[in-house]
Amino acid sequence: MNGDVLAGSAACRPLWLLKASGGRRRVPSQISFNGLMEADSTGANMGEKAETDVEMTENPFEPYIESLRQQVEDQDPVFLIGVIVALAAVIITCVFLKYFLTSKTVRTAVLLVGLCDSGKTLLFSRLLSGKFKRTQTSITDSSAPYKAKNDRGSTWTLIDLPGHDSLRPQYLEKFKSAARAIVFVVDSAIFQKEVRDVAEFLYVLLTDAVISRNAPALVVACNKQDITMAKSSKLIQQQLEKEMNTLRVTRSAALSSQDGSVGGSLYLGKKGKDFEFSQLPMKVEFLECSARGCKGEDGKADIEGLENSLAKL
Ligand SMILES: Nc1nc2c(ncn2[C@@H]2O[C@H](COP(=O)(O)OP(=O)(O)OP(=O)(O)O)[C@@H](O)[C@H]2O)c(=O)[nH]1
Ligand SMILES: [Mg+2]
Repeated sequence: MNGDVLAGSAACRPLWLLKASGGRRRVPSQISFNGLMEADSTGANMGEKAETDVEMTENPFEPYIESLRQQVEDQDPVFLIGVIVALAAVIITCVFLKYFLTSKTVRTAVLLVGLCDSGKTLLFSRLLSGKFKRTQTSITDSSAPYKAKNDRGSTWTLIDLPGHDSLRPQYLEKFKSAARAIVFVVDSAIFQKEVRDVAEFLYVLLTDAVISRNAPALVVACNKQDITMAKSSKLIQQQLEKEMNTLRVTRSAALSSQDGSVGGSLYLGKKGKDFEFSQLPMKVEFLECSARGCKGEDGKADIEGLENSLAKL
């Protein structure tokens, strides 16, 4: 009889209460609660403590969580996979849009940088008009549209920056975020004397947060190859790698002695390995050129290698 009553009460319970057996307790009582109150129909053993069911849901949200779980379980798994794939597609599209809107599709500047007298302004003139020009130390920037020698007819903005120590930082700051490529001009004839200064400038350039993030192509133009004493691009690359390896150690040590940590400035190349240009995030190319040309002022410049590089940007 008692068993009938219990069976009957279970039959009329809501589904979620039957499922939520974790919330069920057996307590001594003559009545049971399961949302509806049920009298003990036996009427016997009044003095005895009969064990009956008391359904208690301790968490008030449990019914809702349970019904949500039920709904998810009832769904077709193909439908759920479809929803996940659609969400992933939306996220990936947003990431790609952000990347392409801020990437080099909007960066069209080709910067000519380097120490004083390395030949930037003469290269600027040769690239734009092919003509030789007598130059003076630049005190401001010059820019002009440059049509690359490729089938796409790409047009970049060629910008000649002053090389003087006191002017360099401000002009670099002004144009660095627009750089699609950086042509770093080196005077190969007096490179041995300037190696430390060249490496320091290159180090500052490459550890710059904006340049490192945008990773514009780096072309190291080893200029003045018409002079007999000029060093080859291979030797210049090797010596710069050696010098920058040393600089990396001294700069890191200087930073850590200032504030106790090596933070702030970016670490150049791979930790635990000797510095090589191939470790940088951007494409790096070393090439030889002569803005003057071996036939002097009346002849043509020897800049085909540089023109080819600019055509590939
Ligand atoms: N022999 C030789 N001389 C060159 C070459 N390129 C430039 N020069 C000379 O080097 C000197 C300096 O050239 P610029 O083009 O003015 O140098 P720059 O890098 O613009 O110098 P700043 O404006 O001071 O930063 C000039 O007398 C040029 O004629 C080259 O390929 N060979
Ligand atoms: Mg100049």
